[in-house]
Amino acid sequence: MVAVARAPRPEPHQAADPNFTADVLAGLGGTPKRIAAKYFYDAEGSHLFEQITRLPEYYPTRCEMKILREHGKDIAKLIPEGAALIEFGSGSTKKIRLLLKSSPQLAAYVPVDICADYLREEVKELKTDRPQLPVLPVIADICMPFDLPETARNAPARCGFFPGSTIGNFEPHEAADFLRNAARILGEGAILLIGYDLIKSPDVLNLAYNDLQGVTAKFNKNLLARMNRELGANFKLECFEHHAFYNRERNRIEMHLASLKRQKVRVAGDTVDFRAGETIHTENSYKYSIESLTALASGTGWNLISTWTDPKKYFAVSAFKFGKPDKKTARSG
Ligand code: AVI
Repeated sequence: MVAVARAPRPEPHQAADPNFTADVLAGLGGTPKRIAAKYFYDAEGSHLFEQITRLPEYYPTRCEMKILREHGKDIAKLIPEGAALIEFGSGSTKKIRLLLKSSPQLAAYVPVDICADYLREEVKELKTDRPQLPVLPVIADICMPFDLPETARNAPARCGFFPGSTIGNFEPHEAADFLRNAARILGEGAILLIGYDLIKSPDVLNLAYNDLQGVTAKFNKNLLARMNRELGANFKLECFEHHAFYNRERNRIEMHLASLKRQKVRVAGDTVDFRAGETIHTENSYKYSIESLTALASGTGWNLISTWTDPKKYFAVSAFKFGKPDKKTARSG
């Protein structure tokens, strides 16, 4: 056994994920500057996102919950007896609970997430809800191949669940890669339920990402605070501004952090120069029509079965089947 002397940590900041350091330095060294949206979600960022989902301007979570509440029985009819339900990137348990409530035929639930802490909490909560249902968490990156637990592999059918418009945070080519990966994991004949944000009036979209209480601005700026905490950076949060706007050509909300002046910032031992007005591009949130998502999915072998929307048609949940299209034509409701 090798004895390791524990030296006092010299840095005043928390230990950083090595990928975070490398990705931040590469992203801030490029033109335009960018940082991947996945880095929003440290403990503070996840907490702020929870607050966003309750804001009056941020309709997606409420609309999706309404769809799952009102059409849960119809959605559940597509899930075969004895199927395993695989949730990609499980976050809060609110949505899955609605689906589990209307699907007593499920034989197992497999939440997949890169964050072990989330999964632990989720398992605890669901155990009290459905004590008989096997909950089989998998710690994995949902964009990479991973193995399902044996019970799910051997189940007579598999159904994927990808809620929350997370698909909108992928570039379209990444969304296609995700769909191909999900097909490999779930297999021929599987069902996939996707929740996604629909194209709508730019006013509604712009407001949803520019809330009056400034929670989305705080969520965006938490990325700077996270770099200060974990990379020993010295970003002055008041010297950056939250910018979010709808890009009509690309059907996406873009979020940026704009430098309010010319400044130099230390990040992980490097110096990063900002021009006045220069931005860090922190997120894209793509909006789809039912047709454009159907086209994207069918290009990867997933064929539309049915779609449900809220009354205002702000949000949609579509069910797809992998493999040869059914004779019956797809319905929309
Ligand atoms: C998680 N994701 C679907 C959210 C969205 O709407 O793109 C993240 C978010 N960004 C700002 N507000 C919410």
